[in-house]
This record gives sequence, C-alpha cells and structure tokens, in this order.
Amino acid sequence: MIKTIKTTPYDDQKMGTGGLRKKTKVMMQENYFENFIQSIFNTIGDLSGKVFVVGGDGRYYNDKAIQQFIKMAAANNVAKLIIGQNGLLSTPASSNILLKNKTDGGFVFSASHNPGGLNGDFGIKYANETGGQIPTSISDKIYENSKKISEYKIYDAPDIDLSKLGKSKLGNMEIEVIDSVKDYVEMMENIFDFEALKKLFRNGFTMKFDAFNAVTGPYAIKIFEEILGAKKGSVINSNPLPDFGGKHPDPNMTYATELLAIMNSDSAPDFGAANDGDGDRNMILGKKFFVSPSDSLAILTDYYQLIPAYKNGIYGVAKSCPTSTAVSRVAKAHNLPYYEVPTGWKYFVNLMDSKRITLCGEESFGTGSSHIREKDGIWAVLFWLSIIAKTGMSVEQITRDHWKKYGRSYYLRFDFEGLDTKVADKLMADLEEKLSSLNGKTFGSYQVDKAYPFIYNDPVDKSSTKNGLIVDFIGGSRIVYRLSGTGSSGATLRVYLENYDKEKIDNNPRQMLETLLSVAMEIAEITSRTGKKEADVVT
Ligand code: G16
Repeated sequence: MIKTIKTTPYDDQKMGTGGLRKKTKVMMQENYFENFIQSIFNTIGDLSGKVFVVGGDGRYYNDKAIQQFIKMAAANNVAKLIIGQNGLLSTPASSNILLKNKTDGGFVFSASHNPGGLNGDFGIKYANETGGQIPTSISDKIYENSKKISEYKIYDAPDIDLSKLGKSKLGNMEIEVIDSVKDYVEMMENIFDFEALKKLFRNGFTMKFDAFNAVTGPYAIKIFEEILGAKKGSVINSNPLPDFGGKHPDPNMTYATELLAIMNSDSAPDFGAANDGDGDRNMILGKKFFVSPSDSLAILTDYYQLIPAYKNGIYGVAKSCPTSTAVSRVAKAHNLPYYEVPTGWKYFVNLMDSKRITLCGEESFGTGSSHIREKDGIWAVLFWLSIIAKTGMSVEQITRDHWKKYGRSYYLRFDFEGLDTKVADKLMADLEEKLSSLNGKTFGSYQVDKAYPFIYNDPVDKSSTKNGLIVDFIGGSRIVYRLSGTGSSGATLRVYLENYDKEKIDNNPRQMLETLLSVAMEIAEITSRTGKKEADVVT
C-alpha cells in the first residue's frame, strides 16, 4: 500500500561539493532523509520508466536509508532499482553500473572520507544519467523544492532482503540485487594489462592497501589478492563496518596512520595505498615515501601510453584550480589540451562527455579518467602498479625522475577547521575585495604578480562558476584560498600553497613553504579573524 506522509521542510538541505553531507544524527531526524529524497524525485518529475542504481559505503544508517529509499522509489513510480548486494557499492562502481546499463541516475549513500557512525557523518551523492554528480543548476532546484516540501510518498511494506542476488518486485517496481564487485573488476581488466600486473606479484612485489573498514575492502581483496596474486593480508581493514572500526577513512598523511606506520618502517612493502570511505579517493606511497596527489596526476599523465586503454592517445587532461600546476607542464610536453576547473568532480564531466579530456585529478586525493564519471581510487592504484610493472622503477624513483624532468611543485594544503561560518564567509568576502590592491605588492621575497578570483566558464554548457581566490607570485609560487564544500558543520578554510622550483628538487616541502605560509596567513588575516595560529590539518 502506498502511503502519503505529511511533512514539514528543513531549510538546510543544500548540496555541497560532494552531495548532501550532514551529521548522522541530523540525517536521522524525523522525515529528514525522506524529505530530501522526495525533493529529488519531485525535481526529476515523471519517474515512470526510470531506472536508478543504488548503493552505499556501508556506514551507519546505510541499511535503514536504503530500505526507505526503495519504498519511496516504488511509491513514486520508479520502474527499476539496481542495488549492490548488502547495499554496498563504491562510488566508482556505481558510476560504472549506471553508465553500463544506461540508467537514469544513481544514488550512493556515503559521506565519503568523513567519519561514520552515530556520531559521525552521513551523506547522499546523486548522479544523473551522465554518470557524474548533478550540476549546480539541478541541485539548486532540489534545494528550492526541499524548502517547500509538504508530503512524501512511501510504500508500506516489509524490508527487502538485499543479501540475495536476483530480481524481485515491490508494487510495480523491479528490484535487481547485483554483485557489487563483478562489473567493476571487468572494467579494470579492460583498462589495464592484468597479465603484467600478475607477473609483478609473481616476482615478489609486495604491497599494503588500507580500505579503512569501508567499501573498498571487497573490491581490493578480489583484485589485488585473488586475481593479481598479492600476498594474503596485503589488504588491511578490509571488512566494511558501520563505524569503519572507529577509523577516519580519509586517505592522507593525517588519518592513514596505520598504513603510514607500515610504510615508514624498515620492513615496509614496495608499495602502499589507501582509498576513502566510498572508494573514489586514493593515496599512493612508496617505502618511506609519499606522492602528493598533484604529482600523482602529473605522473599518470606522463605515462599514459603504458596503459592499454590509453595507448592510442588521450583527448586531454584537466585539474581542479587548487591542484598544483605540475600536470600543466606534462600536458605541454605531450602537446595535450589542458583545462583548469573549479573544485568538484562534476566539473570534469562535461569535458569528458565532449571528448575534451580523458584524464583528470584533484589535490584532494582524487584521480580518474573518462572510463566513468567519478574519481576512482582502485583505478589510480592499478595505474601506479602498471607504471611500476612496465618501468621496473620504484614509487620513489618514478617520482624523483619526474621532478628531474619537469621541476618540482612543492605543495601542501593547510586546513583551518571548525570556523564560525559567518567569520569564514566574511574573511573570504573581505579578501576578495582587497585582491586587486595586492597586485605588485611585496611580502619578503615574494612579489605578487596577480591576485584574482578563480572564475570558470564551462566551454560546454556555458555556465560560469566562481570558486576560490588566487594569489600568483612572480617566479611561479601561488596561494589559493577557498572554503570547503564537504563539511557537515561549521566552515573549513583551505589554504593551498605551491612553490615551483626547477632546480632544487630534494628539499622538505614544509620548509620550502614555511615563508609562503606566513604570507598566506598575513594576507587573509587568518589569526586575527579566526583565532587560529596554525592549521588543524596539513595534507
Ligand atoms: C568531493 C568532490 C571532489 C572535491 C571534494 C572537495 O569529494 O567529489 O571532487 O575535490 O569534494 O572537497 P572540499 O570542498 O571539502 O575541498 P568527495 O570525495 O568528498 O566526494
């Protein structure tokens, strides 16, 4: 039986950079999740004939949310749902299933790299038929709808058993529970040379992959251990748990402590990697060696010809604005079209669909290609392993070789977290006001070349987006300021620093950026406005 439930709107359901992300307890408020899903359905309009992919990263409230979603979809006339077994699908796997089955959209219940559990975060990522997350023009409509919502429809029925593969029905809606891993593995086999990778492991190559007890465990066990032959135990924290076993599934130098301890020990394996909660972010490590995500994108681009799927050529490459300029030098050397977009994977989608780019990446530990319309953590790991297999070099040798060839973009991101939203907004507004007065000004040895807001004009849909403030210095250094779009409470100011050096490639990034950090603090008056003398997280 279909029930119509009367509800009252919440006024905070505006999506950020990676969908709607809230504290789990906020998401669990009465009708909160349901209001938002109904707002999406209302925005789409007629749902008859529509097919959606559904999954999540296994975090707390996933089970309840998926059951509610199924019942609401059936009540709203959706024709079919394709659901990952036990409700599990990584974000890249979901994008693949969406595109492969030419469905009308996909839902991943995940707050990505944010912690899970009752006291953690929950989130909803919504992709449309492009396979990528919806553009702002649509999320704005959903937000408007959510502010006016007065009722939602839901099927009054028992929960669906998601542990069994196969088809069933709820009302007129078909439900197909699929293997969460199978299609993804097939896609990877079609991109990379798996025989070369098997040989690498046969020859004794060792790795550790940290899945943070989130969604990538089953994917990583299947691919690295079962198919490629990495030693049993190469994948750690492989069991998806509702609270991720208390881990913060953010693959970076601050949160991947267990993996970092392994990789920094004298008995470190040859290679280390981690993915985030929903499997779209990645971190790459060598023995006692860290690869910055910006360098990773540049290196993958430089070696694209080694990968079967790309060996006949790629369209071009793109990075997000705050990502270092390293990849731009590679693009130039290979004569590849090169684009810079605002932060948010969705901005790459138009460039991929219009065949302007094949590879892209972001400083926030995301790299990917047009095989899907999301960033892809395991893909990045397989790409690195392929470079190692084909060149015979270690992670460190590959990276140092890159710096020798192109120079090095010393790069770090400083996050000032938990700021009062009003204070953070004012800091950015005032900084934008004074940007033009900075032109030509000197701060110690740094002279401002040009200071300006980053404005992106999409060549495909002609939309214009402003996100981030840039201060370029003479000599190639730069500061980018922007506010995070993925937090669940308060504001986070991100300060991205880059110092390019053609000759000096062996220095410590922190030392190389210390003076620029003081300049960045001074320009934005960070301490006097926020009370923070230093960043909370440095990645
Ligand atoms: C999301 C987007 C990414 C983006 C990131 C930025 O990542 O999908 O494209 O780089 O947010 O985060 P922030 O706005 O906090 O800097 P994810 O992995 O959280 O979905």
